[in-house]
Amino acid sequence: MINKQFEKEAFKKSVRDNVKFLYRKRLEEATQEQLFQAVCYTVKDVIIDNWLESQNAFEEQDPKIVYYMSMEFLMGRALGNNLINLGAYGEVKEALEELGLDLNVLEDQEPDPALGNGGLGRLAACFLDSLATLGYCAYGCGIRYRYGMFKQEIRDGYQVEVPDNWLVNGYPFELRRPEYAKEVHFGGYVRVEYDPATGQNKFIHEGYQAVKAIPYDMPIVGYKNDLVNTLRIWDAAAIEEFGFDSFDKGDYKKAVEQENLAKDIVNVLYPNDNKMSGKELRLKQQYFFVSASIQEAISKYKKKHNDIRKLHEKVVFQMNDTHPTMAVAELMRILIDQEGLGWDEAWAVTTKCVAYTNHTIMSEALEKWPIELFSRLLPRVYQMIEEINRRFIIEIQNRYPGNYEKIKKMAIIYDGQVKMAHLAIAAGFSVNGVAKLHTEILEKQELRDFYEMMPEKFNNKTNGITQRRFLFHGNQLLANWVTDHIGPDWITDLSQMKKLAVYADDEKALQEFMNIKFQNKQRLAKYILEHNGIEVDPHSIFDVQVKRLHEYKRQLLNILHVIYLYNQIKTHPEMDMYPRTFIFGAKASAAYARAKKIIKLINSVADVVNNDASINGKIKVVFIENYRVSNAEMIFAAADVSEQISTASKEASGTGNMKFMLNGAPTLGTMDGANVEIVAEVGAENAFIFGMSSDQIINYENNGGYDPDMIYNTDPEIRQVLMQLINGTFSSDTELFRDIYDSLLNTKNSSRPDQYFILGDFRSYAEAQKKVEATYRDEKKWAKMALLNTAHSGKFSSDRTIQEYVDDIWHLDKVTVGTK
Ligand code: NBG
Repeated sequence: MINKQFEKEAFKKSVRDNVKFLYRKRLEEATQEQLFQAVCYTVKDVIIDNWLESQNAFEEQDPKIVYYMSMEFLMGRALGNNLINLGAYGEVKEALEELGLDLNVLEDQEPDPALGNGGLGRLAACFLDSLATLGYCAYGCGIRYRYGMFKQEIRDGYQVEVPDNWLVNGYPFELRRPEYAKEVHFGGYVRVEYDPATGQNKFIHEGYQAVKAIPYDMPIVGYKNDLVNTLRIWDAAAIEEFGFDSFDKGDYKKAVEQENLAKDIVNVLYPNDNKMSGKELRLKQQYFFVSASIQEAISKYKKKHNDIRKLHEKVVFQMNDTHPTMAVAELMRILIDQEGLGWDEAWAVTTKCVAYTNHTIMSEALEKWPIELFSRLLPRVYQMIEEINRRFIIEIQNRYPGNYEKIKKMAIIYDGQVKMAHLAIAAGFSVNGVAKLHTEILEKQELRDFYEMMPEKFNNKTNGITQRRFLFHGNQLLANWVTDHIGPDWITDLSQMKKLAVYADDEKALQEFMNIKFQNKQRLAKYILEHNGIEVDPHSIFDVQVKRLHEYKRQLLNILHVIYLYNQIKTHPEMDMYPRTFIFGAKASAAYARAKKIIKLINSVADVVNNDASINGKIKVVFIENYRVSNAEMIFAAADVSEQISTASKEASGTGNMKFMLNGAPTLGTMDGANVEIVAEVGAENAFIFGMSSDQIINYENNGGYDPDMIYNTDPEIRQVLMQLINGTFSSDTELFRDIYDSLLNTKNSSRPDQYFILGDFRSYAEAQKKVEATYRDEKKWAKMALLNTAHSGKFSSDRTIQEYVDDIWHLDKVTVGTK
């Protein structure tokens, strides 16, 4: 159904009117940015009607609600996605054309709301899309960072971080809701007071600093079902406006402090992926959004229900990694101090309301907070955790009498630190990993003690992605082709894709499929020429690795292999090599020196290789600046090869791997994360798998025996590549890449030589790359493989993932809005 306002004439009038109201201009005078805003307001108008309708439906049907608590929501641009989910993309595009406007150009005006780092934040965004589309009532709860993920500029080959002021022109889709503001308290002390009426002690938190949390709502539009959910992100403000009141009262200092505290809390997203940042401000951010969100959930519940002991019947909090784990203690605090429940009653409610998702086994990501910091910043919340810990230790003792090792390994508070994962597992009724292999490693290795004590809590939920953004919007050519062949049901049921498999031997279909890939490669080539000034040949193999820069993801393996190929061509100029474009995109955390060095190395190799006329353009290396959701959509569509080459056991799932697959790019990867399941779906013959298994890696890690120096000393080609890092081949400064060189070998400077087994997997990777080339030369074989990847991507929809969360963990009720 097309909403009336999307009828062309009404839509065009509304855009003209908005330009007039907002900017006092005629359409012809407005800038593209102003036109973008005007179009958004027209679209928002429609969305708001559905949003109101959805609220009514929620009121009437009173469904159970999931609160998805996440420090990060990597939403990407909203305009195009909203139009797609409203079912109006085509109509709006046409209407705009009649006004002489280009929807794509307008979409490009939108800043990416980049309130996340990588996979974890993007997963949260895909989940919201699926929740709304499947008809469930859900709130995303997070922080409205003033500055999102930094913009990456590459200067002289180095990453430079530039602030991302995404709100500078105002964000048209958000709605400020000051009437739902909440207070959050930091610092102070807890006074104990005997209450003769109850004969109990009361705990009174005093002397704190207060901050006001003000919610901003963003609409989450379900696909053609009129349902609109809410992403509620919190802004912070001082309680008393900085002004005469406190100035007169002589409280000038306090007023300034409150103002600064508020500003600081929401100022910036920590740019770490898979790494814990033990900063006080980070802890404040966590408590800030958790407290505000839980207060909101409880007050919403109490509007309709009077027995707080039944909260779990209507409310579930999903903790996206340990970042929101304070939810456990905050809920206990509110239930006890404000709702008057006893400990056991409060615990019974809490442990039925909170569930935890683990997203990594990387030890540097494990959140631990010093007791001193925690108890000073959140004294009452800390008391809750102490008591939870005391009781949990008793449980451990009862279960394993006399086994002090268990206590040491499992206690929530130990060694002067609060361990957030332990708290999340002790309190959560569900603990899930994000891919089959990852969950197995959690159970057998990382969380083994917890699994043995409470196996019933553990379960797997393999990640997924939304096909509405990553195919329908990002790759419209292929989306239309798919619809022409199997109808449109795939848009909400990705398992339909398997119907494409019958075209795997149909020459015409294969040709069309590859022709679409070619057009997408041309589009990306144009982008690369415009942004990098590098000309790349769309006939070459587009071999792509885009993701955060992290040593475990092994961009270094990829670029070392490029150097190796370059050496091969130089020594055998007659060698027949199929032209290849190696495309990288990655942000490194601002403080991660080695990761930033690897970016510099990639760019230095690019400089040498791209400018060496003697290799006849057989290899090109491109580093795409400022990799983010909006350019990712275009990159996935254009990829031939999907590089998923993490050290086995380290990548919990990966979700980029699924986006490539959906767009018809076979995986070149290790048996890690969700790659394992991708191979199971598509068949090993339609992927390029290499490298050590997770068992082998874990075995080396536990028992030693891995010797990169041996490889260096016995494999001259590998040795040559490493030598080139320090002999001036890629930089006149021979010390520039010394640290990278050292990290791979047993030198005096390295503590864990080649921790990520790059040399150990090198040969096997090079072999797999050879196979990629040989296969690509066989056009038909490649086309079939590519098509079968799309055809077997059905499992990896976030719709499937969300339905599993609903069935096994959340138990939500379906909602219908209007007649839908
Ligand atoms: C990341 C993992 C990815 C995974 C995403 C989403 C963290 C802590 N973990 O492999 O590294 O796909 O989470 O689950 O960012």
